[in-house]
Amino acid sequence: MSLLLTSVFRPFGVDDAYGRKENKCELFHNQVTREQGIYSVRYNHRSFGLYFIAENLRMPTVVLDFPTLRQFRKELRKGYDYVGISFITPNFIKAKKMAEVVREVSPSTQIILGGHGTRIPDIEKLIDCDYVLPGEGISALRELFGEDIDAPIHHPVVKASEHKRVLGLPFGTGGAVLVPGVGCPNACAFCCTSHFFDKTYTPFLKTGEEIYETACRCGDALNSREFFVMDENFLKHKERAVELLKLLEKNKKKFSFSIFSSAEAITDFGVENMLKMGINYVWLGVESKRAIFEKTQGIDVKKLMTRLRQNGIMVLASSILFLDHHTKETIWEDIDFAIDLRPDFTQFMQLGPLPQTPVYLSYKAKGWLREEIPYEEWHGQHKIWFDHPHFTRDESEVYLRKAFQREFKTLGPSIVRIADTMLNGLESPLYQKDNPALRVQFERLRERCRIYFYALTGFKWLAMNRKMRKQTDDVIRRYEGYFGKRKLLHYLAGAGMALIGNLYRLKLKLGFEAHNPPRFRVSYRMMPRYEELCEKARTLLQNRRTWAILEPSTEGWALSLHFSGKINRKTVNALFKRLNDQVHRPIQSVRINVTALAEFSEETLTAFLERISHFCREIRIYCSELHQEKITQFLEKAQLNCAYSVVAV
Ligand code: B12
Ligand code: SF4
Repeated sequence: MSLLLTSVFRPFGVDDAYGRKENKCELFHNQVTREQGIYSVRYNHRSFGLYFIAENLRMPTVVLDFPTLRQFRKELRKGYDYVGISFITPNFIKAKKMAEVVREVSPSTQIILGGHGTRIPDIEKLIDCDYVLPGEGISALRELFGEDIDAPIHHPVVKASEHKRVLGLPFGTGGAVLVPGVGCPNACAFCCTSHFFDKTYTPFLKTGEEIYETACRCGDALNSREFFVMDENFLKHKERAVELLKLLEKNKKKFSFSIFSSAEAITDFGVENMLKMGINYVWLGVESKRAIFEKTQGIDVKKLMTRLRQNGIMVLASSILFLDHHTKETIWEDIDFAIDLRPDFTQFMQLGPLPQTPVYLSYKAKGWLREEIPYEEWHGQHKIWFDHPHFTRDESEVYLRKAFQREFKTLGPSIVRIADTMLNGLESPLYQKDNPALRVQFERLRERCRIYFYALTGFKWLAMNRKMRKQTDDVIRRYEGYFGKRKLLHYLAGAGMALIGNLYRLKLKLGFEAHNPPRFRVSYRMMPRYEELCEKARTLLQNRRTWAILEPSTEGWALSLHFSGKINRKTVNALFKRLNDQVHRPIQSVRINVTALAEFSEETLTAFLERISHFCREIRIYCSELHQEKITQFLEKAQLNCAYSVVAV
C-alpha cells in the first residue's frame, strides 16, 4: 500500500484556466510588500501540512510539493493506492483537475481530499473523489488507514522561507519551520483557520521541552538557528513558552524565532521575555482601529508596537479592509491607523467570507455572497466576492492597491524599516541588563546589523524619490553613529547592489514577475535505498550497455533490468554485487528484458538468476519468441528461490 500526498500544481501567480496572477505562492510579495517593487521581500514556503502528515503515518508515502501537471501525471504512473490532494479554496479548480487526472491515469487509485478547500459546501459532489477529510489531517488519515490515532506526533524537519530574495539577490537563510500546533479557540467570525480546525487548538508539541528538543533537532539538521513558528497564537500558551525560555536560557542558545501572536498574549508574556527568547519578528493581527475583536480589546496597540520596535523586534501589522462598518471615509481611518503604527511590514487583506466561517454563513443568509464568482478569485488580494454596502468589486481592487501604495509611500521600503528596528535593539536599555540570555541575543543582533549596514548604501542609491533617499540616509546615519563611518567596502557593496537592483527593476518592468517554487519530492518509508540503488545501478551498468531501474508498482517494488549486447560473468557479477550491497529488503518482482542480448551463456544467466532470486518474490524474463523455450528449459533446471515466468515479446 502506498500514498501520494500532493499540493496543487504550478504555475502560481499567472492568469490561466486554473489561477489568477494576484494569487502568488509567496507570502510577502502576495499580500505584504506587493507594491514595494524591487524592495519586495520574496520567498516561498512549502506546503508544511503534507510533510507533517507523511512523517506521522506508517503507510509508505511520497510528498510531491508544487509539481507541474505533467510531473503529477508521471508520479501517478508509478502506481499508488491512494492520492491525497491538499488544497485551499482559491485552488479548487486545480484540485478538481488533479482528481480528473487521477481517474484517467490511475483509475484504481483512491482520491482523498484534505486542507482548507474541503470546507467548500458539497465538495464531494463538485470533485470526483473517494474521501473528504476536513480538519487535522494526521489523525484523519491514521484513522482511515487503521493506524494508531494516539501515536505520538513526530515533527518533520522542513525548511521555511526558501529562496529568500530582495532586489533579486539572495537574502539570508530561511531556517526551519516549527509547528507547535494548529487551530485557535478564539473563533473570530472571519477566521477560517479557527473554524477549519473546529475552534480548537491541537498541539503537536505539547511542552516547552518538546519545542526545545524539536528546535535543536531541526536546527541541527538544517544547520540553522532561525525558526519560523507556524502557530496561530504562540505566546497564548504561556506556560509552554516560559518553559521553552528557561531551557533556552539554561543552554545559552542563540536561536531566533519569528512568531504569530495576539496583542493580549504579547502583553502578557512581556517584551523582555521575548528578547531573552530570541523572538525577533512578530505577526500581529490589528485588523481594525475599532477594537471589534476580543484579542485587541483594552490594549493600546500603538504603544505595544512602538515598544516592540524600540527593542529591536520587527512587527508585521495585519489589517482587514471592507469590514461591515467601512465606508469610503472610515476605510481610510483604518488604513491610516495601520500606517500610523509604523510597522515594519503591513498586510492589508480584503475581508474574505470563506466557507463555513460565521461571516460566510451570515453573508450567504443575507444574500450578499456572490457565489457565481469562481473560487479562483476568492483570495483577498484582488476584488471582494460579496456585495458591500459602500464598495463595488472594482472599487475594492482600487482601494486595496491604494492602501498598499500609501503605506509604502509613507513608511518607505520594509527592508530599510527593519534595519532601523534592529538598530533600536542594539541601543535598547533592556539588552544592556546583566543577563546571559540577553547577552547571547544581543551578539546575534549585532552580527545581523553589521551585515545590514553593508546593504544600506545600495538601498539609498536605488531610492525612488527624495523622501525615500532621506529615510534611508537617516538610518545610515544612525548606523554610522553606532558602528563608525562607512568604509570603502560599504561603498563597493552599495555600488554592486545598485547595479543589480537597477537590472532587477528593468526585469520587473519587462514583466518577469511570477516567482514559482520548484517541485519537491520527498519519500517516506518508500525504501529510499532502493531509489538510490536504481540511480547507481543505472550509472554503473550503462557502460556495459545494461541498465537497471527500480520503481514502485501497485504490488511493491519492481526492479527492471535491461540487458543489451553481450553479458558475461564479469558484468553480472558487478551488477549482483551492486544490488547485494544496496538491497536489504525483498523486491516484489525483478523484470529482466533480454530481447536485445546478442550473446549470453546459459551458465552465466542461471548463476545470476539463482542469486537474485533470494531477494525478490518473482522473476519475469522478457525475451524473443525464438529464445522462450530455451530459457524456460534452463530455468526449470535452475535452483530458483522464487516464482518465475518467461514472457515472449
Ligand atoms: C503558509 C501559508 C501559505 C504559504 C504557502 C502555502 C503552500 N505552500 O501551499 C503562502 C504564503 C504561499 C500562502 C499563500 C496563500 N494563502 Co495561505 N496560508 C498559509 C498558512 C499561514 C499556514 C499553512 C500551514 O502550513 N499550516 C500548518 C499546517 C500543519 O497546517 P495545514 O496546512 O492546515 O495542514 C493541516 C490540515 O489542513 C490538514 N491537511 C492539509 N493537507 C491535507 C491533505 C490531506 C489529504 C488531508 C487528509 C489533510 C490535509 O492536515 C494538516 C495537518 O493537520 C495558512 C494559515 C494557517 N494558519 O493555517 C494560510 C492559508 C492556508 N492561506 C490561505 C490563503 C487564502 C492563501 C492565499 C490565497 C493568499 C492570498 N490572499 O492570495 C495564497 C494562495 C497561494 C496559492 N496560489 O496557492 C487561507 C486559505 C483559506 C481557505 N479557506 O481556503 C489560509 C487558511 C489563511 C487564512 N486564514 O485565510 N499561504
Ligand atoms: S485570534 Fe487570530 S487565529 Fe484566533 S480566531 Fe481570531 S483571527 Fe483566528
